[in-house]
Amino acid sequence: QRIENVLRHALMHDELRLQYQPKVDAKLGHIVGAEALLRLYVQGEEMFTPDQFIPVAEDTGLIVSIGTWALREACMQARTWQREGHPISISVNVSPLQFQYAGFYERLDGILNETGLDPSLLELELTERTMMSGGDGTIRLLRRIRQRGVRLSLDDFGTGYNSLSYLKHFPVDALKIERAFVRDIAQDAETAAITRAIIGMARSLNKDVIAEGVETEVQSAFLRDAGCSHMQGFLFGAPMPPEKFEERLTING
Ligand code: G
Ligand code: G
Ligand code: MN
Ligand code: NA
Repeated sequence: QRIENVLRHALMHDELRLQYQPKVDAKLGHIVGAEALLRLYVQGEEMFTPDQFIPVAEDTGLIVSIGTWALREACMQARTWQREGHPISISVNVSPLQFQYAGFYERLDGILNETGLDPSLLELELTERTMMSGGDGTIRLLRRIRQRGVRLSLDDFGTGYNSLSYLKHFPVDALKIERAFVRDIAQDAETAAITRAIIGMARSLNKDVIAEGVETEVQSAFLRDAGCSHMQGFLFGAPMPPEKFEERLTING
């Protein structure tokens, strides 16, 4: 109830912000993209984490407006960076309710037209849960989005029920290996073997593989050798405000 009111207030009074986490090329180490992550500020203070407010936003339906805001904001930011000579890609998380909501494609198309962002610089991150929420039309919708030139990634791969068969079933460009896998690869031989197999198979299907939550050089070296194409994690940078991210871009070369 309290969070719901705070969210409504935030939407009307411009208190939502996006932070950006670097996505780096696994071989070369430089920034090639950013994941946009929502933050909620109340009088300048961050009062609730996304893990607290996103479920509330989903339950109340507010995620449709909030998600649309985030998508537009991220596209405008990416367009600005592109104009400034940094054509990095931007990844935006999409919630189940937002995705299944009638008119998702039209909104997306509208935002691309409005912002003038090259669609190939936009990537939508969908979890298996999101893809399952779309009903019969899901595959068609995914294809349509891809035909518009937007990239799709399967987020949090490794959780829930998702399995390698999804990679064949859903037309996605990339999969993101969830943090829990990455955390255990250096300690647990089974996790290491499974992760290596996932990366190998995804690469043979021509998908990019992004490892999330990379915190150590040991993890990074393992993942690079296993064939990961991209990495995200505190080793390369935590989510940061756009001004900070811009500083990183200017020294990125
Ligand atoms: O930002 P943080 O690292 O704490 O993210 C926590 C969770 O909140 C992530 O799993 C992410 O999927 C989700 N999240 C962050 N920003 C957004 C957003 O803009 N839309 C949706 N749907 N989820 C988001
Ligand atoms: O589910 P999703 O991947 O969209 O959420 C990303 C979340 O993971 C964000 O909350 C972000 O702050 C967090 N995160 C990003 N990199 C790391 C990391 O290296 N370690 C840990 N523990 N969390 C991370
Ligand atoms: Mn994500
Ligand atoms: Na994720």
